[in-house]
Amino acid sequence: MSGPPSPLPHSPLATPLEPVTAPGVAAGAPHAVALIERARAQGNRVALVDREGEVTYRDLVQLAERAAATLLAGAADLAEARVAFLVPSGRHYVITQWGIWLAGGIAVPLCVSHPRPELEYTVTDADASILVSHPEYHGVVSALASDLGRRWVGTDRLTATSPVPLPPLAASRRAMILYTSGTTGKPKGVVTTHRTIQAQITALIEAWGWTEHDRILHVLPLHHLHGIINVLACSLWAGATCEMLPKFDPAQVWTIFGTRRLTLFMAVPSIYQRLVQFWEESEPARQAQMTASCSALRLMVCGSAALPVPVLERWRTISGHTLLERYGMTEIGMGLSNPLHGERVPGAVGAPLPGVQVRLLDESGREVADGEPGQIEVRGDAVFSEYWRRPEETRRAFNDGWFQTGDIAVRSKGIYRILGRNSVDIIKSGGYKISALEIEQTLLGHPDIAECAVVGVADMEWGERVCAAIRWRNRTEVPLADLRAWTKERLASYKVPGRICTVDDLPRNAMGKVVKKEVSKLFAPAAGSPGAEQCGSP
Ligand code: MCA
Ligand code: AMP
Repeated sequence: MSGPPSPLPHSPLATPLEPVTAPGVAAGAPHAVALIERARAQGNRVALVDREGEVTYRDLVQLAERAAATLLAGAADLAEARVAFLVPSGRHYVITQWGIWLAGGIAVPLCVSHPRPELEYTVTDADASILVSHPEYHGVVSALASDLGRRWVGTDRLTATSPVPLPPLAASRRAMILYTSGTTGKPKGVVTTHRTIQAQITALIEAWGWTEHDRILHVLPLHHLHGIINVLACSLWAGATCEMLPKFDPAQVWTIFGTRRLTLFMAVPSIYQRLVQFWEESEPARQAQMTASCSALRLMVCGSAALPVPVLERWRTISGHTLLERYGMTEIGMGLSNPLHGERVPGAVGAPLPGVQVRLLDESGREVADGEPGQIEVRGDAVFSEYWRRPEETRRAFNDGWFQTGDIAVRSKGIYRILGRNSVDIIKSGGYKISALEIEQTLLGHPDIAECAVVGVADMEWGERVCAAIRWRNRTEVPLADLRAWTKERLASYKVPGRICTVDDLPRNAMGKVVKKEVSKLFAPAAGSPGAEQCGSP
């Protein structure tokens, strides 16, 4: 177990900052980044706590203005230029994100654990003209920028001090592109405007009762909506304090629960599962301390994947909290939520959030009656505007103005339960949405793989686990560890198959199409069967 967190120095800044925006032009002028305008009004309240210490709202805004001035480099407006940034969780992430917004650009967060091919895909697909990196990632990002001919700026250089006017921004301006996996292979860019982001934030502020007295611990990745909006942006909107950890670590989280006055915690089911496991492996005296430390929190939220009822129940026993489960998606923000006050139904995701309209449609396009399954469709200001430069996919995603989520649910007395998805090619593992097709396409690039089929198999720790059935070329079987190492050079580690199964032929239907349900059965725990013997597990 790690020791107690190091003490927090108060002001991280050697000298007080002076505004860099030209007087009367932009600082405090009305523009669309309401989040930053609200932060401006918070003055010396502590906005963030990270590895370097505390940062006030006042300093955060001024540092973001400096970043904006640097990114503008003499231009009047970035005019929706895409700025991709690889910055770990902490102040530099927020300074960069806000700097991009203040300069009029579109923020494209990159994932700190992605290998170069994934980073390159995102930068190229978004057509980012500027790349920003934290010094920890200067090597990979400067090489990428040089190879692709893009401008590269380090976060350590986002410090321009000469006064510049910042552009006026309309709420309809594009603000962010988040990459999400779909049924069509490579991830697509989900575009949101400043107005969309504001709607996503305010729905949660109202539903979950955020105030400036809140203090939240942030352990999630910052290239996905859960960490970006639900935790970070909501905290900063409310004038609360967000303590940011660069990576989830159960020992550290339990220590922080015991030593800081947190009021909120939000995570994916796999994280709660890990916290349960850590508690269960601790000595009884330590368990009692850990349990007591949860009593200061007012709310614990879970989402991004189905929360298994046994995990909810175990967490209730350990922490005294009934997790508030909610349902969301990169394209819609949060859609459904159990209540802050009132009964939280295990296995259900509650009712529509403020400003969100939800309906369930059957396959013939008719709204279903209570108790009948239907696809969730969502409408409202929090819904994204488009898939970046994919007009046809955007058109297909909407049904008369309603976004078709692909998730199947039933409703009873206004409460929704998620039943599953309408595509077997979407896998949810560790809270990450993963495309089976993308992994298949990558694996087919391996010289020894003739054919493969990737499926998500139910798993207590990860929700689903990525598994691959493989027909080897010339029967040249590659050990699982070697295949994982090869795949990790090309894909994020959470997309790398955890189990593989050698097949002579993939199961196919009469039309010759691979039957994924049959592929999943290859990974069913059937002790003693020769099929199970062939399947490797790490
Ligand atoms: C990592 N590993 C995995 C997975 N992830 N194995 C199987 N399945 C996985 N999903 C393996 C790695 O390959 C590695 O193996 C080992 O576990 C440790 O990897 P590491 O990356 O260090 O894992 P971790 O840090 O322990 O990550 C676990 C985690 C993480 C903290 C649960 O997955 C996480 O932060 N998940 C949150 C994702 C999230 O924010 N989703 C929100 C999307 P080896 O040792 O062999 O190398 S937004 C969304 O869904 C909507 C909007 C919504 O509703 O919120
Ligand atoms: P993402 O594309 O990463 O935003 O993932 C969104 C998907 O996560 C949704 O379409 C659902 O399939 C899934 N999801 C999110 N929250 C829940 C939940 N509480 N229960 C079940 N599935 C969920």
